[in-house]
Amino acid sequence: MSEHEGHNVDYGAEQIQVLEGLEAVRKRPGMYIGSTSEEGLHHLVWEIVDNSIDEALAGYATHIEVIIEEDESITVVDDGRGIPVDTQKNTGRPAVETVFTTLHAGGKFDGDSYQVSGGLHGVGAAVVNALATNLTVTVKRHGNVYQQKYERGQILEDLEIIGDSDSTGTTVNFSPDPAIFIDTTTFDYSRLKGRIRELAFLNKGLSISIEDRREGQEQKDSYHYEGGIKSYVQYLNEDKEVLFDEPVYINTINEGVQVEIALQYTTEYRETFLSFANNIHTHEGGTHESGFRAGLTRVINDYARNMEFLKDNDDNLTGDDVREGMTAILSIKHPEPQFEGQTKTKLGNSDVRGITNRLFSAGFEEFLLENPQIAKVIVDKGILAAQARKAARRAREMTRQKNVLEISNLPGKLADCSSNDPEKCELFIVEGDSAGGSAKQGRSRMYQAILPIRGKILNVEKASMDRILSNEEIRSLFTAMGTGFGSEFDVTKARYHKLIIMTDADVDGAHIRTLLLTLIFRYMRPVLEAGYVYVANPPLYQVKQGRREIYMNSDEELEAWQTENPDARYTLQRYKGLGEMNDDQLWDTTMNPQNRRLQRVTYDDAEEADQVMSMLMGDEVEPRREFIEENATFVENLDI
Ligand code: 0RA
Repeated sequence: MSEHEGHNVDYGAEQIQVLEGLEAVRKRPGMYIGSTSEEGLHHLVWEIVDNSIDEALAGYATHIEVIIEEDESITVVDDGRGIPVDTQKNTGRPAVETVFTTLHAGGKFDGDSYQVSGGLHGVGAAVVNALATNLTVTVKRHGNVYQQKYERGQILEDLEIIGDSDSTGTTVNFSPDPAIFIDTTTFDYSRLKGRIRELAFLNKGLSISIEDRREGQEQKDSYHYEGGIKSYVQYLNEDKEVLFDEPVYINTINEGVQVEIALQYTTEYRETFLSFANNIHTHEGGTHESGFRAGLTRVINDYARNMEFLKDNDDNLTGDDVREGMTAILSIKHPEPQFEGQTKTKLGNSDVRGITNRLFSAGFEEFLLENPQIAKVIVDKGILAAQARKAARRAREMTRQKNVLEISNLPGKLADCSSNDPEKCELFIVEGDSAGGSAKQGRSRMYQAILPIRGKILNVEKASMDRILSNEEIRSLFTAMGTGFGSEFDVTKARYHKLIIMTDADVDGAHIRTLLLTLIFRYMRPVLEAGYVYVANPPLYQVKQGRREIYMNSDEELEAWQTENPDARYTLQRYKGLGEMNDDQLWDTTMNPQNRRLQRVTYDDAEEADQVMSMLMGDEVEPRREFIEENATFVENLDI
């Protein structure tokens, strides 16, 4: 558009563009927020919160509040500078209006009027606005309180001054549009809370809170960590036995990239490692992770050689050795992060590998030299791990010779299906021999295979690799799946594309399910990431009305039915376990693809199970049981 055209013309054309932009968002919301499921709904909150976080990172906002209002709308409040309200040369409109009504607002602000901070490069605010029935932005700035309201992204009135104030900040309130979020517009407090706590860990010094104002659910949690990710490591290690008190903490900047690392060792065998780039959890790793790993391995080996913990003839410690028992958080902040990979959670910037390696190595080397006692503990742990690794390799070689994990060696307990088409085949892992028997009788032989698992499977938390491999139940699971184990693991060899955990709806069932999910999370992760893992949902009650049988999966369902049928005459059976159902009932209620209710296990569900498992490894049994009972649902609803 020409610079010389009059403002009115300009404005008209701008407005048309705006409307077209918002229409595009409403037509294809998934393109902008990933999905319109519960996940997409919560994404709206993060789009708004991210902008306030950017204002905190810029050094201005110190407090952020997220509120679920009584009417299910969301309010995000920050005490930053307030979004600029001045009229922009190129649009003739207040900057804040453009932020909320124009896609790619970033590009519009390249002029000298103001420089865009991180969050506003994105299209976040306008996208949320387009997908909200109502949105109100309130800005405190220049002694005034400014406000503008929108409906489905469209401006209701010009920005107006509604009062005065001697502070600054931005408040955004919005209601998600039920016409877009068809599944649900109900926000999940604990889901928001988890990420908000994480944001507090990742942005040290920031005060951030989440509050529920819905009737009967009123609650509030506030977070503030002076220690940042160092506090995060301490939190993750809360129920573990640590090898030294204070986590190592390194925080430096180079070439505009901030690198922050906290790490601590525990008596465990496995590594707990989370990495972030610009507050985004980089599930798939990337250059920051590989720089850190390379640095860790090299610095520990150099130190061990120099101090003669490793002699001339000794092999170097491997990366796995030096990470055994380590809990570490790596968080980098980059001015232009590049996210790659299937889920866009892999950091791609190639400069970051060297920067992270150098900054971490320098800091960590200094730490080891200054803390020789801790350094020795870390090196000893690595040497022990190397010894265990060598023993495990011997055990693995033995198992390979005997071909125990080959398909030709299918476990005797497995009742396999007759089809060879993995996409159609399902493997039910069933708790107990009696339920296993009913499942074998009731199943569809063509596509459903049954693997009964007896008692508690080995708890992978405490067990090292060689013990895991020698466990009968675990071996039969890997053998049946056909994927191999460890470095030979290959998800494309999976013989079933549904791995269905079918346990009793009681405490022990929940425990076995948690154990299985932990095992899968740690040793079969690609199967999880492929979306192959499910939990069966056996009924809790049978209501018998004459010859009619109705099954209910929860107390809530039963209560709802009883309320709807106050005069019904019926008999009620509460199933204590799968074993109490005969094969027909098990098929009808839990296995038949036509009416069963499977729940797909997500990566986050399994990760949570894994963390719960770590937490539950304390010594007392009773609180552990109670916890499992209360938190036995690590699954998102998905009817299949
Ligand atoms: C750019 C410039 C200025 C403020 C902001 C962005 C800003 C954006 C958001 C989004 C949510 N909360 C926010 N707070 C501030 C101000 C520039 C100046 O005052 O000179």
